[in-house]
Amino acid sequence: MSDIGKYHDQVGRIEADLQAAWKAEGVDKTNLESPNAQRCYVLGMFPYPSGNAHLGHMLVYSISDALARLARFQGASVVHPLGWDAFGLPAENAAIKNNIHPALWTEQNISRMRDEQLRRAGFSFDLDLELNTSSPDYYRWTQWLFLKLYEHGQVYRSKSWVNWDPVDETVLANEQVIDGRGWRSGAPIERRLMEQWCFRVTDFAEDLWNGLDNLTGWSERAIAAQRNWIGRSEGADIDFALADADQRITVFTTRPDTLFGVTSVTLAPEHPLTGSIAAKDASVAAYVESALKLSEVDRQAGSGKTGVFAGCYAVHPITSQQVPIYVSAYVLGGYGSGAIMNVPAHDQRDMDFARAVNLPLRTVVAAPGDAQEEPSALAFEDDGVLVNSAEFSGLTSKDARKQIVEVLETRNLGRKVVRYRLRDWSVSRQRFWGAPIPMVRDADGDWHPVPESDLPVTLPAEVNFGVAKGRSPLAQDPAFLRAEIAGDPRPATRETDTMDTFMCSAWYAWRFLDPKNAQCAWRASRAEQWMPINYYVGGLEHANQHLIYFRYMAHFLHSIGLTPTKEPVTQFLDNGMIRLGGHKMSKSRGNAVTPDEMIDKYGADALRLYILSDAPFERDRDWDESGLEAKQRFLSRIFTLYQNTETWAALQSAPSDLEGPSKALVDAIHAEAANIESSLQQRRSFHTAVATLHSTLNTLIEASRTNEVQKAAFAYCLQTYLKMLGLFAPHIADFLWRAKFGSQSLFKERWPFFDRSALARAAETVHVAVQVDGKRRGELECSPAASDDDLRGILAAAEEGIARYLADMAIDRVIIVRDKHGRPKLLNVVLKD
Ligand code: ANZ
Repeated sequence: MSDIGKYHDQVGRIEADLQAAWKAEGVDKTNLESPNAQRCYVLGMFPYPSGNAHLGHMLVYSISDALARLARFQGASVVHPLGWDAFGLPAENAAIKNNIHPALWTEQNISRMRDEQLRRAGFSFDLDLELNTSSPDYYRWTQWLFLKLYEHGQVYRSKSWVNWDPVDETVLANEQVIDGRGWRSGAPIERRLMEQWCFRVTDFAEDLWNGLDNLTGWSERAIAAQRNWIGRSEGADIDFALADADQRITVFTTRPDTLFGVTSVTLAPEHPLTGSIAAKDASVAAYVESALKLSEVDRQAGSGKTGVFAGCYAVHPITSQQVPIYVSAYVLGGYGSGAIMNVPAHDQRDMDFARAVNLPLRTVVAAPGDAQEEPSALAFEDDGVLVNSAEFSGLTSKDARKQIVEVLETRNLGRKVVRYRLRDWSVSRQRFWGAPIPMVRDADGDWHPVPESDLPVTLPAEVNFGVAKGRSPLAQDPAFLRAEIAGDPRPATRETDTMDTFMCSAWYAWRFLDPKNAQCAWRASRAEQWMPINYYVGGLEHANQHLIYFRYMAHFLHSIGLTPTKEPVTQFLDNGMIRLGGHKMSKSRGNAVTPDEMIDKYGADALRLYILSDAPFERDRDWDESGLEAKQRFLSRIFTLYQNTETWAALQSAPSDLEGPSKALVDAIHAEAANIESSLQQRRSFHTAVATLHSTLNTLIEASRTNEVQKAAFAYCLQTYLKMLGLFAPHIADFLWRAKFGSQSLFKERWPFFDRSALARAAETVHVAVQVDGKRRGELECSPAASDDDLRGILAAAEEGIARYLADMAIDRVIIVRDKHGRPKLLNVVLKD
């Protein structure tokens, strides 16, 4: 490998050789036992084994790899694993189409993605930790976790309205319905009444909400997406009695101050009372039937603001007036109490509805100072001052909310509540390729958990997909169905639904810490030592699904003592998308650029540098192949520079007692190394780190030309530069290291040591040359932000040196020259003749 020729001709061979060397030398191996205090868990979201790695994967792992390599250089114990999110529908659909078992299809795809794609990119994954969620070694513990959740009251069976994806023929959780469509199929979602297993995510709603306050390592947009999904609302539950029955309707409102403006009470089609009314009233029954077919999005859109009169009345809790009861699609069964009080003058949705069904408007809040009490064309939704509200008139909305709820509380007709939009997680899927739910039903129809010692409940090796649609093929497999319950001689049947695959990824981070353990899911000591994850990298498109489930699982595991902190992720790096001509790349659109193709053409190092350069990683950006060419040219400049330098022993630190250009170069390289550190670890600014590599190369080339730097100092700077480069372009960096400096891999070395406080001080002062009438007479120190006046002041106060040239002289003017960053560089004092 010492034969350095032209970079282009060799890059393919260099990269393959290095990958083989790293594998043989075990360079990327992790020691999970007893990590040191700086331990660092770096995780890129694991891929679905579709068979094709894409540029998004390259971006995610280029980020995670740079962080992992930097932490290793700094001496941290690092875990940086790769696994496969291997259950799910594409495998099942491909299996049906090609008549191959999904396990086999998955296995083939994993081999291709691991060996032909990701390995060629040179990411420092420890593949000994590799896991595959569809293997019984893994899903046995997914089932174990289900049982833990069950044991702790987190699992229940519920017959409820669910989201039905008519194309994928399965139930979806709320998180998996995006704008009314299935997250995978894109099909408009239907509603069905079905029995499902659910997890009580809502038990943790408050915790998940409050936890966000502490996630300072998450981007604002990631936090906002979580807040939006959890959806905390403060308000009140208010009871309206039925006029002709001893029953109450409870409504949830965030605006109890508008209580005097209520002109109807409206029930969701799913509300239990709606059911009993519909049983007696055909027009209500017909309305409910049609409403339930609509998706939630359609129900809340304009078309949902229809309704029917339920034929009965409710009693206003303060005025005792009767208000009509309606049923409308836009009231959702799954939110609040499934019933609302309509205030058409102050809620636009209610106004649209009131207009549609001809209900009156009643203004009860007016803008302060505005006496208008007549309803206008648009609802006045702001807070204001109460009008038409009996003894509460004249109060501000804020005071009225408090006082009205207090009055209702004394009469036991209302109470303050906090509601969350977050729903429980329905986890049953009517599909084959998932972890079987470990429950069995006895002859009476009662459910029992499978004993832990009987796990795993395995998927059969033979599967017949040609069965009734909308049911898992497991339901047609007598051998799978047959079960026994200890102490019950009667035949029992197994649950045939499988778990939502998001369950597999909700706990994979813990399994990576103990992936081969056959005795338990993970040892508590491992979680204690390694959780929470330091850096988690992945797309924000998972914000409302995976990240909610992942955080829920961490909060749950923490509550039963299996993980040290409630929050699983300290820093979340949410990357943007790589597009082509403004469009998402996709195979079906025929506009996908594949990583293998790019690696063939330019090498993995150039690809990885390019993918991180030019723009912040969190931004969506367009693919431009010419940028890759530029990176390849950059790498060949590095190649040439090193080709022309001497070999040197690996230096642990900079030579001491340097001065002049040698000191300046060493100081500069330290400053740039510090810059890269803070770009990655504090500022999350990978593109500026890549820019630093470019500018530092120029500095080094310049120094090699002037030839004023001591040899050892220059060798030290070249070595340090390879460490910086190695974070992003590990092949060429290690190749040059081995060829010129080291007997072992670059990645066994340490990050340069430098005095950070000296660097910080240096960054706080600049040296400004002072000329008097064009002749250099000395130097001043000042802050880089010094103003012109500051500089004149410092000049006037200068003692000795410069002062000597200015004593008794009349100054005509001072010319101040600044560099392109605005930092003062030169003061030229022009004296009067
Ligand atoms: C009366 C009212 C008057 C309301 C007013 C708003 C303004 P957030 O903030 O999203 O929590 N609401 C309650 N439950 C509902 C359901 N199941 N389906 C549809 N809408 C529902 O929204 C709370 C508000 O949304 C509640 O406050 C209620 O309308 C409506 F001037 O009550 B409000």
